[in-house]
Amino acid sequence: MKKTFSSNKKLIDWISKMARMCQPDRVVWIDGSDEQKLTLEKQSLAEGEIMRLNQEKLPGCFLHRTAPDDVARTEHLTFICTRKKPDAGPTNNWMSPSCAYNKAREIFKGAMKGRTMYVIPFSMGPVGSSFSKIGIELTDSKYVVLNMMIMTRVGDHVLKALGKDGDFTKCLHSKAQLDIKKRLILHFPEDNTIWSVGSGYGGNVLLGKKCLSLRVASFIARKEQWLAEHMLIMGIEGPNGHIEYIAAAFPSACGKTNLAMLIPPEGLKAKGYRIWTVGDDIAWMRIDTDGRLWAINPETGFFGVAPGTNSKTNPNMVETIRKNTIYTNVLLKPDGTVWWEGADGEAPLEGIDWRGQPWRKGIKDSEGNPVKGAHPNSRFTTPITNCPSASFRLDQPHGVPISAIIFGGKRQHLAPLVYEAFNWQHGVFAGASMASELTAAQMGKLGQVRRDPMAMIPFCGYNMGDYFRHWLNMGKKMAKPPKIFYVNWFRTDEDGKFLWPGYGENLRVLEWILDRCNHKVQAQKTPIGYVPMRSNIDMTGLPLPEGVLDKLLAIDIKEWQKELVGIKEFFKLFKKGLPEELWQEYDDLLARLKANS
Ligand code: TSX
Ligand code: MN
Repeated sequence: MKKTFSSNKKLIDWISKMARMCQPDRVVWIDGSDEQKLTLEKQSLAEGEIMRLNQEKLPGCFLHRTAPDDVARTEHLTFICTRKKPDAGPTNNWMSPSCAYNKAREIFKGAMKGRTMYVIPFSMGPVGSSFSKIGIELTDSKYVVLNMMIMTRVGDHVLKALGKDGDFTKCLHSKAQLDIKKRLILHFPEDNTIWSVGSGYGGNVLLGKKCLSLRVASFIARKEQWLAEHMLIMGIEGPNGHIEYIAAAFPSACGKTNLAMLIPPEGLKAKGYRIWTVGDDIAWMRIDTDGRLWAINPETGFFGVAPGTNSKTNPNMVETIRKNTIYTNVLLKPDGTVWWEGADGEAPLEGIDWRGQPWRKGIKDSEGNPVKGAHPNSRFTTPITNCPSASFRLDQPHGVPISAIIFGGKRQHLAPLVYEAFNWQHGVFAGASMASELTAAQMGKLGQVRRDPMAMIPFCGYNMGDYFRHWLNMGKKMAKPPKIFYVNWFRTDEDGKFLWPGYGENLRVLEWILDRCNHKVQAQKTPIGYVPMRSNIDMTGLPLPEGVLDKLLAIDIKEWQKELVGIKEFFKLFKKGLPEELWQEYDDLLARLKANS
């Protein structure tokens, strides 16, 4: 393979130092060319790291299997390594930088013997944009290289943009022995450094994604006065042909990816509505001179959960993953295509499961439980440009202007279908007190409520008390801040049945949200915020039974009073570190609820 040179001395010195520690047989620079990608694919195929899928039905697609004990992010092995412990805050695992470097160094030492170290220059965000950040990932995994080439902008043009003294995030990864006892995901935000060792699972090893774009970027964003958030970005083209953009944060298993590329229901499509997907996971947002918040998606691909993806839940994604996609831990069918629980059509009669074992429809394990063909956290890595609803502004260096920020969670009873915060500070309170109920598919107790402020609990690279303060400050700096809303697609009736049909129908709620942003409709003031007047949600083509919309929008004062107990308990974790403004919002809500009880 051809050599690439950089004149960046910091880069060259760092690579030499890391190579001396990891002792790879050779170092190969990733130039981003199709030619090099083909070579890597060929080598990975020969080594059995990936398998080629049916090229007629799934052109350019591959299958990869991870080790059975390496199938998800490992939060208990993930650390924020700041010099001072309080800087990591009460919601992060902390390790001192010296202890972390020492521990990891022992695992990295000689870990790449007999292997190649790849140097991946990548840009999160359009190359050269003032929003963007450059990272260099060193890895001994070809799977990582191939995935990074889908998820980020990779190659020589990034090195060129880095120049001779540009700064970059130093990302080091080695599979090492793939030993869970020697697995560490370490973030050194003060050194702009990430070390990940002992894993081959996407969220742990595609260091541009959660590690850089959320944990390290959130730390940098506070210093540089912008926001790095766990949010989708979507454009909503309305009847007048104008496109307005929203950013939305949800905890896992709330359908964030589905929302990012929803298909308008007939009633709204007829009015001219159309969705443009900018991103499904991460938003980097800056205040522009117009006083508005502008957002980019720093990624170029989706790393989506496969199970449950089908042409009812997400037709655009089904179309997206038909080509140039890497599948991880799904079931392999005899015809060389793939399947997962909740895929289109019938379950296949047989196949090879995610562990690489023969699988037959209906088989049970020794305890009588059905054996899954695909791992529940099986994934696809696929380019955004495959997506039929992909925005034409993906490469815009300035991003898109954000009209509304949406928070949400899965709540069977408490939260109404939608409410609008009274103002920015109240909206930050709504985001900070976000929570979701665990469902059967997740570990933990059914119906248990888990706090996940701004969906950032696993991803904030510093003390979340400081993070909330940063959010409050950002609001003060904007002449035209986005309005903040809270949605809940998951309210149920007395029998536990969902009251709202969800999916494409959610656009009816988004339409109301934009109408509020544009001062087109009045709303009803309640103790928790503004809720829609029934007549302002366009229900054309969606005949809900009498009274259902009322149930969806009702506020149960007693439930909210109970909720405040949980919020208080959570806020107390931060001790003196929680901004006084959030306690003020807490007290104000308490008083409004009391006045209405
Ligand atoms: O993604 C979901 N969204 C957002 C879509 C744009 N899901 C799946 C959640 C797990 C990833 C949803 N599930 C949504 C939703 O809005 N709503 C629900 C709950 C629901 C499930 C099934 C039905 C209705 C609601 N079925 C029928 O009404 C027939
Ligand atoms: Mn995510």
